[in-house]
Amino acid sequence: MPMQMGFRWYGEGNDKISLQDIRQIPGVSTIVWALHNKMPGEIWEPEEIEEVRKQIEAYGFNMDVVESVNVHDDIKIGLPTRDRYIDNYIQTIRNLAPFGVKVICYNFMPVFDWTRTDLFHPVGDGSTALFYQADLIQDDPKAMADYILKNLNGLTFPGWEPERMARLDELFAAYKDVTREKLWENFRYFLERLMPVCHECDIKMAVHMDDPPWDIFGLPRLLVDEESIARFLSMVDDPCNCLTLCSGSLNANPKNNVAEIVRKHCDRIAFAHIRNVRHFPNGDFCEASHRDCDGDTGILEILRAYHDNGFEGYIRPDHGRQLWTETPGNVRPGYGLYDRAMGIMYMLGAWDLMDRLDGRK
Ligand code: CS2
Ligand code: MN
Repeated sequence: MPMQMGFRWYGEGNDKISLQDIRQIPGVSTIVWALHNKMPGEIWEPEEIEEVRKQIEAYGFNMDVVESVNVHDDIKIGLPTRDRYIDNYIQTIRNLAPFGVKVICYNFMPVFDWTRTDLFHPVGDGSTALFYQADLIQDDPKAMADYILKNLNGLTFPGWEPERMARLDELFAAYKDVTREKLWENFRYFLERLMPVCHECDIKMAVHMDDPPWDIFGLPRLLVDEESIARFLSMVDDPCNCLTLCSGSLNANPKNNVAEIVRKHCDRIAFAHIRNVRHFPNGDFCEASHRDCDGDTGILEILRAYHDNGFEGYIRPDHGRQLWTETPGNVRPGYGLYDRAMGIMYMLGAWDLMDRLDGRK
């Protein structure tokens, strides 16, 4: 099977970008979707999945990749209630399988998903992008959460559920004794319960990298570099235990050579996120267009590593900049239409040329 290009879509009534718009981007076969009204820990019911199937398939796409089925905090904390939430997760896997879902992207970050300090940072050409100012992320998680929620202007974002953000004190207290090693242990427990079901259902669990790849607000983060990725893969050494290798998340730390990681672990990468970032000497970073020379992530080398390894998984452009008419309030930061569409054309251009040079096409 050739590599399949995906596009993340937040669902009807929840995304200004329509499936009709997406259909006009060349080369997209897969809609990367989710039930965005679900809280972590809730079961996704077949009737709800069926609704989305009808929409996606009406435009000729497949729904092979879900991003994300979020993991309940009790599982990460390792509370006695975790088994109930793992049972629910397993039920969701079972409910997704008959719809042809092949990959579930998720993350195992305590409390927060990706973290940025400016969602509309001027890039200099009139466009804006997500920006991380290192010295602003110090000891006030509430201020950061307030800023992000305010700037989402009512748009939902997985991992940034207002209900959860309202309970930050409680959540931080619950994670107080969760050391890095304990978090690894809870992670293993979760995956070991899931693996037999994944085999039965032919579904791969593909963990997203931690973003940014370092501890924040005293919370440990696990998937941050090659070493931790290798630890993760051998901890549960199962072909259904896979990665969502997010180039931009990893390369927020300039020491991470993503192309090398791809070459090493390609057989366990079920889903590739391609995002470019530009680093600043003080540790700040800004997201950039997918064009290799616009950032420091090494997009072409990464694509070449996937191509050399005969990558047959799913790939999607990750965050793009906000362009043209995409202003606060009318676009989900990082998830506008235009820059991601251009990112796809850039990736497919490189890919088609590599195929041609290799005589594969
Ligand atoms: C995504 C992640 O927007 C992004 O950065 O790549 O938020 C991703 O969807 C989650 O971490 C997966 O659970
Ligand atoms: Mn990503």
